[in-house]
Amino acid sequence: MIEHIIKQQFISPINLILAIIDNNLLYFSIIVSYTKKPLVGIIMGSSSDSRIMKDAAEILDKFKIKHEDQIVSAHRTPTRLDEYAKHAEKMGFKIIIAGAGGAAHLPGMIASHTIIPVIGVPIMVYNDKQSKKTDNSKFSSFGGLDSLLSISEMPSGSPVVAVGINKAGNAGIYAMKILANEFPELKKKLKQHKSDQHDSVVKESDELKKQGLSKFVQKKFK
Ligand code: RP5
Repeated sequence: MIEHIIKQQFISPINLILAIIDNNLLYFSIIVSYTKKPLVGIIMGSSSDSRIMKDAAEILDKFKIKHEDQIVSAHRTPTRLDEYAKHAEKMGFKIIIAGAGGAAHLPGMIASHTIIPVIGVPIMVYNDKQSKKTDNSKFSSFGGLDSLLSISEMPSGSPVVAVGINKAGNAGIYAMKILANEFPELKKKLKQHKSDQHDSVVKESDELKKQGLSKFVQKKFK
Protein backbone atom coordinates (compact mmCIF):
# COMPACT_ATOMS: atom_id res chain seq x y z
CA MET A 1 0.00 0.00 0.00
CA ILE A 2 2.76 2.44 0.96
CA GLU A 3 4.55 1.58 -2.29
CA HIS A 4 1.43 2.60 -4.10
CA ILE A 5 1.47 5.99 -2.37
CA ILE A 6 5.12 6.58 -3.15
CA LYS A 7 4.36 5.90 -6.79
CA GLN A 8 1.72 8.65 -6.74
CA GLN A 9 3.45 11.42 -8.68
CA PHE A 10 3.22 14.52 -6.52
CA ILE A 11 3.17 13.34 -2.95
CA SER A 12 5.50 15.25 -0.67
CA PRO A 13 7.40 13.68 2.27
CA ILE A 14 5.15 15.39 4.81
CA ASN A 15 2.05 14.08 3.08
CA LEU A 16 3.57 10.63 2.98
CA ILE A 17 4.11 10.73 6.77
CA LEU A 18 0.54 11.91 7.24
CA ALA A 19 -0.66 9.12 5.00
CA ILE A 20 1.25 6.53 7.01
CA ILE A 21 -0.43 7.82 10.17
CA ASP A 22 -3.79 7.44 8.54
CA ASN A 23 -5.42 4.00 8.59
CA ASN A 24 -6.88 4.36 5.17
CA LEU A 25 -3.65 4.96 3.28
CA LEU A 26 -4.85 4.76 -0.28
CA TYR A 27 -7.83 7.00 0.37
CA PHE A 28 -5.64 9.64 1.99
CA SER A 29 -3.10 9.60 -0.81
CA ILE A 30 -5.89 10.25 -3.28
CA ILE A 31 -7.17 13.27 -1.34
CA VAL A 32 -3.68 14.74 -1.21
CA SER A 33 -2.72 14.13 -4.79
CA TYR A 34 -5.61 15.86 -6.50
CA THR A 35 -4.73 19.09 -4.77
CA LYS A 36 -1.04 18.97 -5.72
CA LYS A 37 -0.79 19.04 -9.49
CA PRO A 38 -2.78 20.65 -12.28
CA LEU A 39 -5.32 18.13 -13.49
CA VAL A 40 -7.12 20.50 -15.82
CA GLY A 41 -5.75 22.62 -18.61
CA ILE A 42 -7.80 25.74 -19.32
CA ILE A 43 -7.14 27.41 -22.65
CA MET A 44 -8.81 30.22 -24.57
CA GLY A 45 -8.41 31.72 -28.01
CA SER A 46 -7.89 35.31 -26.91
CA SER A 47 -7.47 37.48 -23.85
CA SER A 48 -10.94 38.80 -24.66
CA ASP A 49 -12.26 35.36 -23.63
CA SER A 50 -10.67 35.53 -20.19
CA ARG A 51 -13.56 37.29 -18.48
CA ILE A 52 -15.82 34.37 -19.40
CA MET A 53 -13.26 31.60 -18.86
CA LYS A 54 -12.46 32.77 -15.34
CA ASP A 55 -15.77 31.19 -14.25
CA ALA A 56 -14.31 27.74 -14.95
CA ALA A 57 -11.20 28.63 -12.95
CA GLU A 58 -13.25 29.93 -10.03
CA ILE A 59 -15.27 26.72 -9.72
CA LEU A 60 -12.12 24.59 -9.85
CA ASP A 61 -10.46 26.86 -7.27
CA LYS A 62 -13.48 26.53 -5.00
CA PHE A 63 -13.05 22.75 -5.02
CA LYS A 64 -9.25 22.96 -4.80
CA ILE A 65 -8.57 21.42 -8.17
CA LYS A 66 -5.37 22.75 -9.66
CA HIS A 67 -5.51 24.01 -13.21
CA GLU A 68 -3.10 25.62 -15.61
CA ASP A 69 -4.40 28.51 -17.73
CA GLN A 70 -3.08 29.70 -21.09
CA ILE A 71 -4.03 31.58 -24.25
CA VAL A 72 -3.69 29.43 -27.37
CA SER A 73 -5.20 30.53 -30.65
CA ALA A 74 -6.06 27.90 -33.24
CA HIS A 75 -5.81 30.49 -36.02
CA ARG A 76 -3.16 32.90 -34.81
CA THR A 77 -0.78 30.43 -33.13
CA PRO A 78 -1.32 27.11 -34.95
CA THR A 79 2.12 25.71 -34.09
CA ARG A 80 1.62 26.63 -30.45
CA LEU A 81 -1.61 24.65 -30.52
CA ASP A 82 0.30 21.57 -31.57
CA GLU A 83 2.89 22.20 -28.86
CA TYR A 84 0.19 22.74 -26.25
CA ALA A 85 -1.38 19.35 -26.98
CA LYS A 86 2.00 17.70 -26.35
CA HIS A 87 2.47 19.78 -23.21
CA ALA A 88 -0.99 18.77 -21.93
CA GLU A 89 -0.17 15.09 -22.36
CA LYS A 90 3.22 15.51 -20.70
CA MET A 91 1.62 17.33 -17.76
CA GLY A 92 -0.90 14.52 -17.38
CA PHE A 93 -3.96 16.75 -17.63
CA LYS A 94 -7.10 14.67 -17.26
CA ILE A 95 -9.33 17.21 -18.99
CA ILE A 96 -8.88 20.27 -21.18
CA ILE A 97 -11.41 23.08 -21.02
CA ALA A 98 -11.14 25.14 -24.20
CA GLY A 99 -13.07 28.35 -24.77
CA ALA A 100 -13.31 30.23 -28.05
CA GLY A 101 -15.60 32.64 -29.83
CA GLY A 102 -16.63 33.18 -33.46
CA ALA A 103 -15.10 30.52 -35.69
CA ALA A 104 -14.31 28.56 -32.54
CA HIS A 105 -11.88 25.95 -33.81
CA LEU A 106 -9.70 25.73 -30.70
CA PRO A 107 -11.59 22.93 -28.84
CA GLY A 108 -11.92 20.77 -31.94
CA MET A 109 -8.35 21.26 -33.08
CA ILE A 110 -6.97 20.46 -29.63
CA ALA A 111 -9.15 17.32 -29.58
CA SER A 112 -7.64 16.31 -32.91
CA HIS A 113 -4.14 16.45 -31.40
CA THR A 114 -4.74 14.57 -28.14
CA ILE A 115 -6.86 11.85 -26.54
CA ILE A 116 -7.44 13.99 -23.42
CA PRO A 117 -11.19 14.73 -23.24
CA VAL A 118 -12.00 18.30 -24.27
CA ILE A 119 -14.88 20.38 -22.95
CA GLY A 120 -15.62 23.28 -25.28
CA VAL A 121 -16.97 26.62 -24.08
CA PRO A 122 -18.65 28.58 -26.86
CA ILE A 123 -18.07 32.27 -26.25
CA MET A 124 -20.14 35.19 -27.40
CA VAL A 125 -17.34 37.41 -28.63
CA TYR A 126 -17.01 40.61 -26.71
CA ASN A 127 -13.87 42.47 -27.60
CA ASP A 128 -13.47 45.92 -26.12
CA LYS A 129 -9.69 45.81 -26.20
CA GLN A 130 -9.56 48.44 -28.93
CA SER A 131 -11.30 51.56 -27.74
CA LYS A 132 -11.93 52.92 -31.26
CA LYS A 133 -14.21 50.02 -32.17
CA THR A 134 -17.91 50.75 -32.36
CA ASP A 135 -20.26 48.92 -30.05
CA ASN A 136 -21.38 46.65 -32.90
CA SER A 137 -17.87 45.41 -33.62
CA LYS A 138 -17.45 44.28 -30.03
CA PHE A 139 -19.87 41.41 -30.48
CA SER A 140 -19.90 38.45 -32.83
CA SER A 141 -22.59 38.81 -35.48
CA PHE A 142 -24.34 35.62 -34.42
CA GLY A 143 -24.44 36.08 -30.65
CA GLY A 144 -22.43 32.97 -29.79
CA LEU A 145 -24.40 30.56 -31.98
CA ASP A 146 -21.44 30.68 -34.38
CA SER A 147 -19.13 29.35 -31.65
CA LEU A 148 -21.62 26.81 -30.33
CA LEU A 149 -22.03 25.22 -33.75
CA SER A 150 -18.31 25.40 -34.51
CA ILE A 151 -17.63 23.46 -31.32
CA SER A 152 -20.48 20.96 -31.28
CA GLU A 153 -20.58 20.00 -34.96
CA MET A 154 -17.42 17.92 -34.92
CA PRO A 155 -17.00 15.16 -37.50
CA SER A 156 -17.77 11.52 -36.58
CA GLY A 157 -15.03 9.92 -34.57
CA SER A 158 -13.64 13.16 -33.11
CA PRO A 159 -15.99 14.34 -30.38
CA VAL A 160 -15.85 17.45 -28.20
CA VAL A 161 -18.54 18.11 -25.61
CA ALA A 162 -19.94 21.62 -25.52
CA VAL A 163 -21.54 23.54 -22.65
CA GLY A 164 -23.92 26.44 -23.25
CA ILE A 165 -22.78 29.80 -24.61
CA ASN A 166 -20.57 31.56 -22.04
CA LYS A 167 -21.23 28.78 -19.51
CA ALA A 168 -17.59 28.28 -18.50
CA GLY A 169 -18.70 27.57 -14.92
CA ASN A 170 -20.58 24.52 -16.14
CA ALA A 171 -17.43 23.33 -17.89
CA GLY A 172 -15.67 23.51 -14.52
CA ILE A 173 -18.42 21.48 -12.84
CA TYR A 174 -18.44 18.93 -15.64
CA ALA A 175 -14.67 18.55 -15.36
CA MET A 176 -15.09 17.84 -11.66
CA LYS A 177 -17.69 15.18 -12.41
CA ILE A 178 -15.21 13.39 -14.65
CA LEU A 179 -12.47 13.71 -12.03
CA ALA A 180 -14.81 12.42 -9.31
CA ASN A 181 -14.65 8.97 -10.92
CA GLU A 182 -11.03 8.90 -9.86
CA PHE A 183 -11.05 10.95 -6.66
CA PRO A 184 -13.68 9.81 -4.13
CA GLU A 185 -13.39 12.98 -2.04
CA LEU A 186 -14.62 14.99 -5.01
CA LYS A 187 -17.74 12.84 -5.21
CA LYS A 188 -18.65 13.92 -1.70
CA LYS A 189 -18.05 17.58 -2.56
CA LEU A 190 -20.21 17.34 -5.67
CA LYS A 191 -23.03 15.76 -3.67
CA GLN A 192 -22.76 18.62 -1.17
CA HIS A 193 -22.82 21.12 -4.05
CA LYS A 194 -26.01 19.53 -5.36
CA SER A 195 -27.64 19.61 -1.96
CA ASP A 196 -26.62 23.29 -1.47
CA GLN A 197 -28.27 24.11 -4.80
CA HIS A 198 -31.44 22.34 -3.69
CA ASP A 199 -31.51 24.24 -0.40
CA SER A 200 -30.98 27.60 -2.07
CA VAL A 201 -33.89 27.03 -4.50
CA VAL A 202 -36.20 25.94 -1.66
CA LYS A 203 -35.16 29.02 0.37
CA GLU A 204 -36.03 31.32 -2.53
CA SER A 205 -39.31 29.53 -3.09
CA ASP A 206 -40.23 30.00 0.58
CA GLU A 207 -39.45 33.74 0.32
CA LEU A 208 -41.49 34.01 -2.87
CA LYS A 209 -44.43 32.23 -1.26
CA LYS A 210 -44.25 34.40 1.85
CA GLN A 211 -43.88 37.76 0.09
CA GLY A 212 -46.11 37.09 -2.94
CA LEU A 213 -44.80 37.19 -6.49
CA SER A 214 -45.06 40.92 -7.06
CA LYS A 215 -43.21 41.97 -3.89
CA PHE A 216 -40.63 39.24 -4.38
CA VAL A 217 -39.74 40.56 -7.84
CA GLN A 218 -39.62 44.20 -6.69
CA LYS A 219 -37.29 43.32 -3.84
CA LYS A 220 -35.05 40.89 -5.66
CA PHE A 221 -34.57 42.77 -8.91
CA LYS A 222 -34.67 46.42 -7.80
C1 RP5 B 1 -11.48 33.71 -31.22
O1 RP5 B 1 -11.80 34.93 -31.78
C2 RP5 B 1 -11.25 34.00 -29.78
O2 RP5 B 1 -11.55 32.87 -29.02
C3 RP5 B 1 -12.15 35.15 -29.46
O3 RP5 B 1 -13.34 34.75 -28.82
C4 RP5 B 1 -12.48 35.71 -30.83
C5 RP5 B 1 -12.14 37.16 -30.97
O4 RP5 B 1 -10.78 37.34 -30.64
P1 RP5 B 1 -10.22 38.81 -30.34
O5 RP5 B 1 -10.47 39.59 -31.59
O6 RP5 B 1 -11.03 39.32 -29.18
O7 RP5 B 1 -8.78 38.64 -29.98
O8 RP5 B 1 -10.38 33.14 -31.80
